[in-house]
Amino acid sequence: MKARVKAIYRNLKQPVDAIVLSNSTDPHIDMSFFYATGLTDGLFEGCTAWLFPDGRCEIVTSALEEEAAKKSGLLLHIFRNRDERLAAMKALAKGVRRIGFNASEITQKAYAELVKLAPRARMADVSEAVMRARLVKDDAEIELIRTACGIASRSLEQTLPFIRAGRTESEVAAELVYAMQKNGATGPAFRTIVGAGPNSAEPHYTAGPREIRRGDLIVIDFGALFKMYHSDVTRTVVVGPASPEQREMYDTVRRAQDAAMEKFRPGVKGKTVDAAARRLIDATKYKGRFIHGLGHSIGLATHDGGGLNSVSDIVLKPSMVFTNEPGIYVSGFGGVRIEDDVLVTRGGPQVLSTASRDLISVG
Ligand SMILES: [Mn+2]
Repeated sequence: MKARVKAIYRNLKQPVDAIVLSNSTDPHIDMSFFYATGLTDGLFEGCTAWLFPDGRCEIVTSALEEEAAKKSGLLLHIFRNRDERLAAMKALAKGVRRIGFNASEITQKAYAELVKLAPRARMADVSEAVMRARLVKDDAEIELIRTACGIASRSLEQTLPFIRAGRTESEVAAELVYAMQKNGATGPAFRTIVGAGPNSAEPHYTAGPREIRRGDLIVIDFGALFKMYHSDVTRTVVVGPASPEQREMYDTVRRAQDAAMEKFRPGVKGKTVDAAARRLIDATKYKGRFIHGLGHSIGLATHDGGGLNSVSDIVLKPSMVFTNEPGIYVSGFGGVRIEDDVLVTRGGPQVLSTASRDLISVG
């Protein structure tokens, strides 16, 4: 994982002598800890990763996580209690004049503790460098995301026959999550969204007791977690034959997604990718109904750093992975969203999520 540590250092604006990635109690876990150490399981509450400019990484780990930590092959400092943890950290901080920390993830409590351990060191927020490094995936990360995408795509296809009038949104969500885990997922990447009928017009609805009815549009937004890497896919299906209005909404979103897809190339700015889809939708009667950004980076988190939206200055680079997820939402009627996970390559966009993008009629 030397290359990942060096990638963080390469992205720094001002030099530091050490970077500390600090976990508190779940859910206050910095996924950058897993990026830097290469570990893909364990929880590592209260543990820290210490990164040095030569690419070295050492882990201060609880005895509880020792077996998991060994898989990293990195130097371990094992603690059994708070005093041993602080002593190990103090030893690592010795002689370090400038300490980098990830302000996006460290808790105020852990930060205060760190300052106390090294009272003479200057503290520097390196969150920007950590984020920039994580945006560009290495081959191992791409393979894990590809697997997570494959599991999600296959699981949706297996779940489609289950979806019909009379089932509840919750039942569909449960069936999909069950399929993902049976297909090898570590778990769901996030709370599964199954929004039927008017609920489909609410982008971040989850899933509830509503019974699916004939004529409903159903937005299904879901993802598989595979060894800590996320996929994030959305498909919209219709129960029974689609009405002309539903078909028009769907085709508009699909054309918007295609227009954006063309822009997933190295050197293009995030806002340019977003604009391609937005311009298309805003030129139709659905103007103003695309009410969120086009997409976001995925990786160790579902929202892994940079967003693709109307103000995004991110410049796309090879080996970045983003979602491409335009949508149209009409209150009281329903919504359509189509979301795929896209790997940026020199040769153009590579779509990692393989489920069919056609409007599927179920039930
Ligand atoms: Mn998404």
